[in-house]
Amino acid sequence: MNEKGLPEKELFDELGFFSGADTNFKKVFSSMCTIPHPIAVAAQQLFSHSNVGDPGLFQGTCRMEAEIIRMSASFLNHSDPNTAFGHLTSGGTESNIEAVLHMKNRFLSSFFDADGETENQLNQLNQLSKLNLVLPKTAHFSFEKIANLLDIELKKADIDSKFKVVPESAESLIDENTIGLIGIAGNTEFGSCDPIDSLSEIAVRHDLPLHVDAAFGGFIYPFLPESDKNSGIKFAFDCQGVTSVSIDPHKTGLSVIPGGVLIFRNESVLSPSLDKIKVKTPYLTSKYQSTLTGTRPGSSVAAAYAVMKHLGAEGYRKNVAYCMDLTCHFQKELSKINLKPYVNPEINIITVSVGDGKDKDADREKTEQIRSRLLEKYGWNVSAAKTAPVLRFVLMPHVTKEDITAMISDLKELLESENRI
Ligand code: 0PR
Repeated sequence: MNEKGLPEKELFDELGFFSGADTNFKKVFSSMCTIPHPIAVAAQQLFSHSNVGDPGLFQGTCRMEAEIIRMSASFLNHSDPNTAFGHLTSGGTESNIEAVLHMKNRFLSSFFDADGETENQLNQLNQLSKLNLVLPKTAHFSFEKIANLLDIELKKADIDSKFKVVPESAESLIDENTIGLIGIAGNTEFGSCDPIDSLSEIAVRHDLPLHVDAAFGGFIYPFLPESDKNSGIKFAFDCQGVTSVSIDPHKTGLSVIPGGVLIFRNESVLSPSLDKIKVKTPYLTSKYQSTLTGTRPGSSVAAAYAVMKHLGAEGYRKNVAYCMDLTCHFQKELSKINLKPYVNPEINIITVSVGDGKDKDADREKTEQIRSRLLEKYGWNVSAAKTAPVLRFVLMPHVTKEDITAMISDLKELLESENRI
C-alpha cells in the first residue's frame, strides 16, 4: 500500500481509468443485470453506512426491508403478504444456498426428537446415503456450489423441448433421502418457467419443501402484458406447495448490486431449521441472528425499496413491456437474416442456433467461434448456452432497437463471411 494517501483528484483520475475499462452496457447482450435506476443509486448513497445485520441501530432500514418482503410477497401472489418471512441477500446464489440449507436442516431434524438425538436416531442417520435435491437440468450453476458446500447430491430432472422441467421425471427422482425440490421461473439460459403448479402438487404429495428460483423471472413474469400468453402464469405463493421464492432486485428489479430477496411463505415453514441456524448475538442490538451472513448492506435495502416504491407495479409493467417489445423486434430482425429462435422466447431471452444441427459438438464449437468473433471484431458481448449449442441474447432495458439493428447487421456480415447464411 502507498505510504501517503493519494490526493482526491489523482485518485478519481485513477478511478476514471478503471471505470473506463468496465463496460458501460452499450454493447452488452449477455448480462442479466442492467444499469440501475437512478433512484436506486441515489437511495444507495444515502444509506451507505447502514447495516441491517444490526437491526437496533438501523431500525429505519429494517422497516424498509420488511416492506420489501411484504411488497414482493404481494406481487408473488401470497394470500397474506404480512405473514411472509424473509430478508435481503446478496443475490440469487446466496438466496439459493439459504433455501437449501433450511431444506437440509428440516430433513435432518426429522431424525431428532425435542430432547436431542438418541442413539437409535444417530444410527439411522449414519446409515443414510448422501442427501439429495431434485432440480431441473437447467438449474443455475449456483446449485453446483451448494452441492459441494452442503454435501448434497443433485438429482437432475429431464427437461422438455421448451426447456421446462418434466414433472414426472422430477417425481421419479424423489427417494427417502430427498430434502426438497427446486423449480425455476425464468431459467438462466432460455428464460423458460417450469410448471411450478405441477411441481407444487408433487411437493405436497411427498411433504417436501419447494423453492422457486425466480432470480431472473421474479420481476418479469408478474408484470407481463395481459395480452401475453404467459400473463398470470402461476409460479409463486399461489401454488400451495411453494415454500420459498427468490427474486433479484439487482437483475430485472432495476436496483443496485448486490440485491437479492429471499421470501419464505411464513416463519413456521422454517421450523425447526430456523432455530438450528439462529445464533445468539449478545453484543448486538438484537438477541439473535438467523441470516446466513452477518453484516448486510442497508444501502441495497434502501435502493430496492426506493426503486420498487418509485416504479410501482405500473413502472415494472412498463419496463417488462419495453423488454418484451425489444424481444419481439429482435426476433423479427433475426428472421430477415434467415435465423429464428431455437426455442420460442417466453420472456426477454432469445437463443439462436448458428450451427447446421447435424453434430452437437461441431455446433458448440461453431457457436463459440461466432460468439468470440462478435466480441473481437465488433465488440458485442453475447453468451452461449450450456444445455444447447446456441448463442444467447438477453434483452435488458439498457438495449435499444438501434443496438439491435447494429448487432443484426454485424451478425449478418459475420455469418455471410463464414457462408452460414
Ligand atoms: N438463479 C438464476 C436463475 C440465475 O440466472 C442466476 C444468475 C442466479 C440464480 C445467481 O444469481 P447471482 O449471480 O445474483 O448470485 N444469473 C446470471 C448468470 O450467472 C448472473 C449474471 C448477471 C452474470 C450479470 C453475469 C452478469 O454480467 O449468468
